[in-house]
Amino acid sequence: MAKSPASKPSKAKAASVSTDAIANRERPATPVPYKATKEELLKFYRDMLLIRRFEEKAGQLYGLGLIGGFCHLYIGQEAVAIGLQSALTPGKDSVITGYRDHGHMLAYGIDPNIIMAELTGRAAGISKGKGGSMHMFSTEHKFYGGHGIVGAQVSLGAGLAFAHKYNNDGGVCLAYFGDGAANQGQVYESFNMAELWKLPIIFVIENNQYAMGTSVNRASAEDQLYRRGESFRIPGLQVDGMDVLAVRGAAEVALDWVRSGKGPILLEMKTYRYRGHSMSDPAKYRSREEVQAVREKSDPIDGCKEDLLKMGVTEDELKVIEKEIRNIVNASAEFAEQAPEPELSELYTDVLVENY
Ligand SMILES: Cc1ncc(C[n+]2csc(CCOP(=O)(O)OP(=O)(O)O)c2C)c(N)n1
Ligand SMILES: [Mg+2]
Repeated sequence: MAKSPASKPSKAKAASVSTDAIANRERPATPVPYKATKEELLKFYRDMLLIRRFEEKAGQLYGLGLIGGFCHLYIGQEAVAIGLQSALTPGKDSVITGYRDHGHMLAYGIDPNIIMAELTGRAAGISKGKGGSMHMFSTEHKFYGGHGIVGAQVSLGAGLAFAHKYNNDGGVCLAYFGDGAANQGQVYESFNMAELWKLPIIFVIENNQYAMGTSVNRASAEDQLYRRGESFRIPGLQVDGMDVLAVRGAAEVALDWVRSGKGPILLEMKTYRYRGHSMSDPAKYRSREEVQAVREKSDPIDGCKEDLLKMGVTEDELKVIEKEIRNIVNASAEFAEQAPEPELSELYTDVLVENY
């Protein structure tokens, strides 16, 4: 069909303007793996191992009936929380996540005893034993949960970032969400506001390949999730989330970007969960071989161990760390089994009855 001469120039002009604008847009630097000292790498190893052993113990306590309700384990994804949060300042930068939250709390240096006690519903738990696995919170550390509503933490995270900017406190918010949550509508409303107001927030998609029993390819039209911010002008980076040094390297780039006032950035962490979605998931949607293949090829803790051995750390030194971690985790389980349950009167506290 013949085009009217009048429509041609304006169409061509509009196209060239937007192409140039995209081409000229500033992009974050390409991340490189973090060059850790031996001491730093030992700490990453230790911290990832703490999450792994803590989660294994939580799984056991759940099996024994000592933990009730839901319980979502983070095993396999340890490098994400450690790589990112090792670059943050607890108490200054805020962190928010979904219900798979134990690892993020440990990564922020929160006492394993009070996390485990929350899992067993004891008064000494971080939410006084009334939140459980999915609802842990520590304003002191600026750890804002622990949320059961898929995607809600993204909007709340944008609010936390707004508060950082409004109060000019120099903090950055790290908002984690899953590949499934990435399809939630409120995520995109939050992206829009965050970029519009140049909020200091790092959006982190923990792409562990599954949302409950649904694989990312079955649920996502655009499965390259790091591109999900593009239409809001939020740059995205795809990162090997099974490699703690790659994750920390990406954290450095993301923090530079956000701290220099350029607004939000999106990190897609390619990772994998070894256990079922929650403790009650028999994981029939994937084969054991699939899980085994990831464990053998890209386990974050084994990978870190190999790097340490190459740096000259000995197997014996690593065994000492392993033992120390087992002791910490066993002590947390003992504490969580013996600590008293909340008083009955606690049923009536921390309940909103006033008008706000
Ligand atoms: C708004 C809302 N819809 C549905 C659910 C049920 N649900 C709980 S977890 C989940 C899957 C989320 O998967 P993903 O975001 O990939 O996180 P992952 O569990 O893999 O960490 C769903 C659908 C929910 N809790 N909230
Ligand atoms: Mg997922």
